[in-house]
Amino acid sequence: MAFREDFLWGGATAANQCEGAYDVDGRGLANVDLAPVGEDRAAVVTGQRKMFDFEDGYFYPAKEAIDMYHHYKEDIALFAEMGFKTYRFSLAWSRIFPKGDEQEPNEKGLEFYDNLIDELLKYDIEPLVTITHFDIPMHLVKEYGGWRNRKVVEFYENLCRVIFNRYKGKVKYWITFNEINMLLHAPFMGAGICFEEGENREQVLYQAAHHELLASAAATKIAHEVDSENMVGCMMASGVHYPLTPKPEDVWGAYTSDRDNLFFIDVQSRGYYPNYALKFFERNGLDIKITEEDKELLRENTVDYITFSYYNTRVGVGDDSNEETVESNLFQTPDNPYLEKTEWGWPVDPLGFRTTINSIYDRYQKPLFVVENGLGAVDKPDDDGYVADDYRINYLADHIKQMKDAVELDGVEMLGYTTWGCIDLVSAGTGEMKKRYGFIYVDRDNYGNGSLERSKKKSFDWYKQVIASNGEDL
Ligand code: P53
Repeated sequence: MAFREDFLWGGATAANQCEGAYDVDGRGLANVDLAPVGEDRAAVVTGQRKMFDFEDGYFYPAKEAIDMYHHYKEDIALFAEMGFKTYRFSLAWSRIFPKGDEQEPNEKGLEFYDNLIDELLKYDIEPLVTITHFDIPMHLVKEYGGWRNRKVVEFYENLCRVIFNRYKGKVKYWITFNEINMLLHAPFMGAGICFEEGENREQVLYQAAHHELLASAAATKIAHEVDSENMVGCMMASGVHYPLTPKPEDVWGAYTSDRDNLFFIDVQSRGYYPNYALKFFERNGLDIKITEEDKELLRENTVDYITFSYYNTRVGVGDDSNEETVESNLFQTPDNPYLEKTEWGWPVDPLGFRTTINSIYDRYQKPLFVVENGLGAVDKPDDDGYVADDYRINYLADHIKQMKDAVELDGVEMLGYTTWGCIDLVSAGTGEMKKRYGFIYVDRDNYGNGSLERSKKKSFDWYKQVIASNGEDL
């Protein structure tokens, strides 16, 4: 058998994309609540367009999302029916600390997660908890400037202390920051950052990156102090860069583009800033404040395992290239003509998954956990409301086969695999509902119409069989 017996099969979601109930039980406003569906979303999440309050004329999908806040029992029962061994979800920071800088947490917010976790444990589903998935309380954005401010590290530590103690013995697997490298591409979503006129963006971004890296190390330290059983992981939006051509400049371009992503994991996994990053700071006149104590904290608190999302590979080019780029999930990259594209223009590259898995394992030699993979597609229910999503089954089967090769033929140590959006939810990139990833269909459209009723797609039974056979029966 390729996969270990205790391989953690499951699905993944994020609070702001599924919970809804944005103002219920004392929850505070968060950055992600303010990302509307439609053409201005990109400007908001990248921090170009300041949207610090709800504005007329926009629809904000996170407000109600798929209302998992009130449907979690029903949804978890369906996950259990598929045989999930794990469920990855994130905590909404502003449920627990509505403003972010309080001394005491909001008991009502915590109760929701108490119940959710107990419901999972009832079915022997291992919780896999992302501490922050693109969210930060708006109060911390408005008053402190988000992660650009070092004080936010302390607030994050408070959050960690509360949850590690509260869920001791119940939650073992933690992820500190979802897709930490997205901070460079979508700073408002990744770090609550909006730019001021004329400021040096790289200076702001890398200082914020340092703060998140510090917070991640601090979280790892606290987690291990509270319970030595805790496993703390980092998380990267992955996908290796292929050189556009064998031209050495393109090969170098691809190599350095990979480093933009790996930089974060290098620090979290090895415990120090790689020389190429320090040289980059120096060459660009960036003055990143990193103290001796910071270095020690980073060095002594590296992660236990490495998680990542994989949707596609990317293409890298030399600086001299005039190649046109296409927008592929917030990464600007030239087109790869060898790959088919999804309805949203994302390349589909199963073999690239094996390459990516191996490149990460070769570099770090720590257990890996694939925590996102999947196909965003338009689903058309038939007259009976049934979705025959063979395209999704094919996509997932092709990717799981490659992951299997990585384990069986290459010997990669793999802890588990969670598909993205195991139940349809709001898209992070576009804010749409119609970009669906789930095994479970949710009746809701881009503008909030629909009954919110849940139903099983064809892929539901397929994934159940994949799990039951431990990945043998694809
Ligand atoms: P969507 C792109 C943009 C934003 C987040 O993406 C992304 C990506 C892909 O790299 O990363 C993850 O919903 C993210 C999830 C997100 C998922 O990709 O734009 O962790 O929150 O939903 C899929 O189709």
